[in-house]
Amino acid sequence: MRLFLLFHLLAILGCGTESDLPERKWEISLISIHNLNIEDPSGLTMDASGDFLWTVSDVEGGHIYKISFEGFILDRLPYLGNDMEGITMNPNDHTLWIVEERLRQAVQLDTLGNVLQIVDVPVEVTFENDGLEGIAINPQNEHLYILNEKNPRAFVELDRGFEVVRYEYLNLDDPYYISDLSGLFFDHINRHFWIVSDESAKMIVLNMDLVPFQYFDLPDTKFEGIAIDLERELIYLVNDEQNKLYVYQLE
Ligand SMILES: [Ca+2]
Ligand SMILES: [Ca+2]
Ligand SMILES: [Ca+2]
Repeated sequence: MRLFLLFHLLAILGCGTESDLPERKWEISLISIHNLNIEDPSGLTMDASGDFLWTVSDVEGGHIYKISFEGFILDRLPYLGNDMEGITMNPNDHTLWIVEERLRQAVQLDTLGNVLQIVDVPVEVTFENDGLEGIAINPQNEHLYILNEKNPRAFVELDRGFEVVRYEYLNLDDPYYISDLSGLFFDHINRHFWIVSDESAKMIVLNMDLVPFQYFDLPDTKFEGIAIDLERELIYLVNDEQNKLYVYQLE
């Protein structure tokens, strides 16, 4: 009987809370953590095949790495980065796009590491190290989405001709507030953006209009790259400080 009453009470309280707080669409659970033999991994993307991941090291002279889902290095491209902080793959032509934080450039490469083109990204510059941190591509229109870390926290959308078609500040209110932007994934099926924040140890999900609707607390700061396997509902994150790959199940 007491249990029954408690149940009722919880149900009533539950209802009250639900109307106050935004509905949570998913939960995440940590399933594994893998060591990466890579210094300061700072961006992450799924290969178009769905069979492995790509990451970048942000150190000067750092490389682009092809890694397995367990964090083993499968290949290393010869390209020498300046301060690479984000990576994505265009599934239409299987080319890679990385962002160079300090140079404020997006660089397109083939999977052998040859540079195909360099695009200057016109963001406001306050401090050199508060630059480009995330990149993703929309396979439907091939627009590039780019994040500027902070000062300002900006979301930039470039069309196929690399013209800026959207430039928005991401100054969000609680519970979605994040003090910096450090990694970006675009879910082209559900049309959601996933942003990871190093400093706030948080992950947020936004719709196409950049309206946030869910957040997740992460166990540490320094998560700087995110990739999601939409079919298997797995979230992969790289941590720049720990040099580790985290795998979460999305439920
Ligand atoms: Ca970094
Ligand atoms: Ca990053
Ligand atoms: Ca930075």
